[in-house]
Amino acid sequence: MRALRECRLYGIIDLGYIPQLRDCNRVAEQMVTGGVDLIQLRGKGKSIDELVNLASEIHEVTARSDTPLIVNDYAEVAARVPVEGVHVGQDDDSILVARQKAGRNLIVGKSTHSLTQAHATLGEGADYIGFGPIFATPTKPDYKPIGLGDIGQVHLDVDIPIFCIGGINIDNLQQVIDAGAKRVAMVSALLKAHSIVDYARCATDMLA
Ligand code: 3NM
Repeated sequence: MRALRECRLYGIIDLGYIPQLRDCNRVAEQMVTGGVDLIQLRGKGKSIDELVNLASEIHEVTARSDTPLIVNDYAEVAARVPVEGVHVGQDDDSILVARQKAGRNLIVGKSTHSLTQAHATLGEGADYIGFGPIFATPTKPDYKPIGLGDIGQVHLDVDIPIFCIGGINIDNLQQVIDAGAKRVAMVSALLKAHSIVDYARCATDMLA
């Protein structure tokens, strides 16, 4: 599997953008072909059984390449499907509980929305953090953007991989990189792109 430190572009398959769930495999394949380094399955409101089924199908695709698959929120899924990791939010399971529920050694990442939260997460044993939302985002419309200002500082303070997230697209990616980001996560920009493959290739070139 690709090491987390080598990952630059994190593609999130948010089921809210995928009307036909049978398209998830195709989306995952296109992400892999476009060079997305790490993929997350995000299915707010889906049952554990539904997520287990989807995660196993997507994992068959990602496992053919060396792309780790991370499941959002539900470590229970990781106990039933050999995904490579789990991602938790500030209001979800703690990192420790997520590891216990998964019952095995795996990547655990956590969303952070400020420098204070980013520092706190280090002590909890996260393998990576999300940091954002940098810009306003249609995917989490009720979250207030934190802007570009703390990106430089968080990279000085936190020595695990940091994925900037929230409203990031090809048009503003250079600003995020110039602010100090080395890694980004994208949801809507990637999923709504005319060609996921071309969009991902463009983003990975910029992050190289
Ligand atoms: N987490 P888009 S922002 C899933 O700040 C998620 O932790 C965020 O979606 C955070 O790329 C976000 O469409 C949504 O803006 C990102």
